[in-house]
Amino acid sequence: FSSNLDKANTVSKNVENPAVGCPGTHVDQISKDDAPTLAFPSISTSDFQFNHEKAADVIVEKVAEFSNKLGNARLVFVDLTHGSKILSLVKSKAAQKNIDSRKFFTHVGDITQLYSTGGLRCTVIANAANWRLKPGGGGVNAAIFNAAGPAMESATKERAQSLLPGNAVIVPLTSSSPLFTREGVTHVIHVLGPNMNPQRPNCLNNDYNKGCKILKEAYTSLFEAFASIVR
Ligand code: AR6
Repeated sequence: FSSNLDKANTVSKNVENPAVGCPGTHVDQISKDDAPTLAFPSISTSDFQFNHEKAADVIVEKVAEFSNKLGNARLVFVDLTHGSKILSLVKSKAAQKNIDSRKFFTHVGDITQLYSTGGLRCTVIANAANWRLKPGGGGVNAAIFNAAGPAMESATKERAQSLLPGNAVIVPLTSSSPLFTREGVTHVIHVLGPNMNPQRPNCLNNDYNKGCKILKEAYTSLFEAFASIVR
């Protein structure tokens, strides 16, 4: 894995002042809990109104496809509440498929506070973005842009002005972002999923042939982007 990630793992070991890192901490002392980890929310199933059952099938299919291609890296599916329907669906479908729980698991919590509040180290987090890659708009997008601060907004603009449905863009964070210093997050991957909400751009009007295809492309783009960071 890249020295960046090793550094981030080292960095996140120091809770008091994670940006400084721990002198004397070596890669071979890092436990399995420090494996590169991608935390991702359910793309398109809230504001974009995508069917939960169909989305859960896509998520588990794509996790099964990628979890063995990522070495010791881990994938974590996150939602805010224990009552989350999509979280329960994904959990039970992953168990049915016998997906290795060391490589994939679910977690309840705010994706912007996984380490500080949940004690879960995630080096990379995914965002369910809008096509203009703009802050705000509610949901996980607003939470991530707020938590990451202006540095992520300008780093995002440097890399892309917009996204097509099914695509992803990687944005590296630096110590100017609280997500990096507080949570140990080195990269945010913005993903644009398919939209079934008539109030939002590019509505697919319940065309689930197109919708499922685009949602699969979105998770493929996300997991390939994570793989490229981990490599
Ligand atoms: N931490 C973890 N999960 C969250 C958080 C959080 N802080 N906030 C929401 N979720 P959504 P979409 C979960 O609506 O359907 C935005 O306004 C939430 O419970 O954020 O892809 C963008 O600007 C749900 O399971 O994304 C786009 O315009 C999941 O995140 C549009 O909404 C995704 O919900 C994208 O809509």
